[in-house]
Amino acid sequence: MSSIKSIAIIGLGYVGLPIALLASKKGFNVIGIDTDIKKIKSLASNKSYIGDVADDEIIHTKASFTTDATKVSEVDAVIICVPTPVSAEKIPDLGPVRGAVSAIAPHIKKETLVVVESTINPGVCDEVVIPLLEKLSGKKVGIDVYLAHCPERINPGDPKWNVSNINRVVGANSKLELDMAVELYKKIIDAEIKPMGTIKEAEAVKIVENSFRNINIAFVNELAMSFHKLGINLENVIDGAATKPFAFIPHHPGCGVGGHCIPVDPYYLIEYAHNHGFEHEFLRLASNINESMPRFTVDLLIEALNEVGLPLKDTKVTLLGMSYKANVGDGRESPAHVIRDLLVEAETNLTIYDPYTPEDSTTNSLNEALAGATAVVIATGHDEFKNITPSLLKKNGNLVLIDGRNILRSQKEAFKNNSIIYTGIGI
Ligand code: SAJ
Repeated sequence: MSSIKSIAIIGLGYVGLPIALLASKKGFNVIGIDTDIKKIKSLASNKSYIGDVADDEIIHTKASFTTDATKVSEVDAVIICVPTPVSAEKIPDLGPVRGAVSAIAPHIKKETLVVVESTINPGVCDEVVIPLLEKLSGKKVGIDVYLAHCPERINPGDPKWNVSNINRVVGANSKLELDMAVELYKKIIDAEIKPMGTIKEAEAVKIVENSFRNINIAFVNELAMSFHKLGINLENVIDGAATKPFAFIPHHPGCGVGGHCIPVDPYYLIEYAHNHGFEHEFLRLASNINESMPRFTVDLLIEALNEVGLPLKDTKVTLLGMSYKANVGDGRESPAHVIRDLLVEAETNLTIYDPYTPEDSTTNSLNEALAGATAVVIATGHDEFKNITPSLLKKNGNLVLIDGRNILRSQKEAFKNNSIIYTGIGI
């Protein structure tokens, strides 16, 4: 089993690139493969395009990078790290997974171990990956080639948890395949590698852990809408509940849930269970609540502008933050995009500033963004926005601040004392 000396990583995004560099650092011969020539060119010029990966790691890696998927014929293991998005109608899109399997299947040699890291629902390995792999490779999975699932657990922007120290689970359909995959990951990752009973259990782990987060965020978001009417400060209540040393995990209300994982993954289970006769009403309701938060945030803005007798239309509004998460530059599924679209639809005179996504911004500094705005909406909790003070807003003539991430909640009274209408989410 310790015959694995070389690995191909398919998909060099925020999941694939870190594991390619780490496996190379651990002594494997690594070939990173991506269909996006821009990525390959960037790596060839020692430039990282992933926030958590420094250029230095690219400069010093022994891994090679190519768009040529036929190179998998040279390796002992292939790790698939391609996206698993959903459509606008929230239907799972296994296109990238099918594409990756189709690209490698004709070229993998006998006894290659294929590992899928992409987040997939139970059933995808057995019902999609294996049939396609066998059809296009002419090899029998479990006999001629091997398959396992080891769901990725990357947390972008996290200074503590990274690809090398986050525990993983692994599932496969046979002991041989399971042992191969566990042994491989134990050589790459310095954390617990937990073998699961079946491949479906491994597929279910990732969906369950991210659905857990999604429903807990939905719980506090629903509380935020309720407590807004009841005049109770939810963040203070959460801080109070968090003094309980067990059985309570604090989550925080906000203008919505974005990213490639949390708002997306539950739909993979919802759809699969629906196709098998079960309706995940609770999971669907939680997603609906989270997806209603951008509208709720704009309604708070309308409420605040009414207090100063202004409509949304033609009012100068500054939207701060387009990324889905603080201190990262990633707009995927970002609720800030929904807020922007709602404000554009309302014909607001809109300024946008996100230091991490200049491509989304209409100005390139916080001061410029604030200048002359009647209202300011914070949609992402970037550290730079934590420097906003009542005097800064007053100096810029800003009358309203909607804090979509409650990052300035400690200054709520100070804003009020400076005649600035401050509204957070549930506070
Ligand atoms: N959010 C809230 N309230 C919260 C926590 C998050 O509104 O209490 C929002 C964020 O603003 C963001 C979205 O939810 O828009 C997702 O936030 P996230 O912190 O979960 O960040 P992600 O999407 O990068 O989630 C990743 C996930 N990792 C993987 O899927 C492998 C997730 O499982 C982790 O729990 C999460 O990192 C983490 O712990 O930060």
